Amino acid sequence: MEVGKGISESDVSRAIIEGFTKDLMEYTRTDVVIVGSGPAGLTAAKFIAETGVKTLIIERNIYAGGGFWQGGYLFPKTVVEAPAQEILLDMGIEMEEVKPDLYVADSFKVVAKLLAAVADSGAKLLNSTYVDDLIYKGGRIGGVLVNWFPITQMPKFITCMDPIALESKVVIDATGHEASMATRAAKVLGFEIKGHGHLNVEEAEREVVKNTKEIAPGLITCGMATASVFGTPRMGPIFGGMILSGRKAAETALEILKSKAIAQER
Ligand code: 48H
Repeated sequence: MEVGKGISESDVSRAIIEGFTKDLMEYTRTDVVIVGSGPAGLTAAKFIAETGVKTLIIERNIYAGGGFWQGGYLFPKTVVEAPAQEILLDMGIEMEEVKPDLYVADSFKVVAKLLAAVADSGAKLLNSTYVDDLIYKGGRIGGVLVNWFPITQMPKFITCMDPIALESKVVIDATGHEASMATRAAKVLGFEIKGHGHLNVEEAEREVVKNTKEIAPGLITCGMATASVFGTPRMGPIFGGMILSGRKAAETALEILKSKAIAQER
């Protein structure tokens, strides 16, 4: 077989354009949108999508993984504490125990296997896409407004590049330190975003999981965004809290969807 024989340039273009447009059309309305593909957002996506719930992850970067590609000081080692290692072990990620209940692994292996698990779960990733704002109607968050990320890098005087809207029943803010979805909601709904505090691993990890919840109707925060919203300490380069927070956000989203479905049946 002669490689490339009979394939025209426009065949390649059509495959890309048709494939992407079909996907985008399908996800104009979805069950859950997760903004941000760091450890918290990816973990949430896996646990939601594997139950069959339609899940879209939106990431402004070309690549997924957020801050999970490196540990501290750009050293690519991922540290997690118990019981988060159990979630990673279930995805086939082997970790070395450095002391009781503290584990380390190569970051690229952790991210590669987490991404594979997310892909297998059926979640969809829309990358190079910036979430600009939230839909708010009927007293609930009802989706997001998106634009190509490069548009956001253009001179500010170009204001005519309107975003498009994607509807969803639940939005999860997994945007890390910025907590940008919660910040938008806070402005409109009139609550306060405190900004995270100084470093304290034990307190930070405990609080980030505890405070992962629905902060406005239809909006959940997880991961570092939660610490920013509630003003709890930062944890530095340890990721157990991010993973456990992602799983709790998934459980919370599934509960909301269940209660919405019950309410609609009535
Ligand atoms: C589309 C967006 C937008 C937007 C942001 O920073 P992340 O890795 O977030 P978490 O919470 O999963 O993990 C935090 C962790 O990486 C970390 O920084 C820790 C533990 N720090 C501790 C400390 O003490 O500092 O990922 C967030 C992702 C990124 O990929 C962003 O590009 C993306 O969200 N993002 N995507 N639209 N508006 N805002």
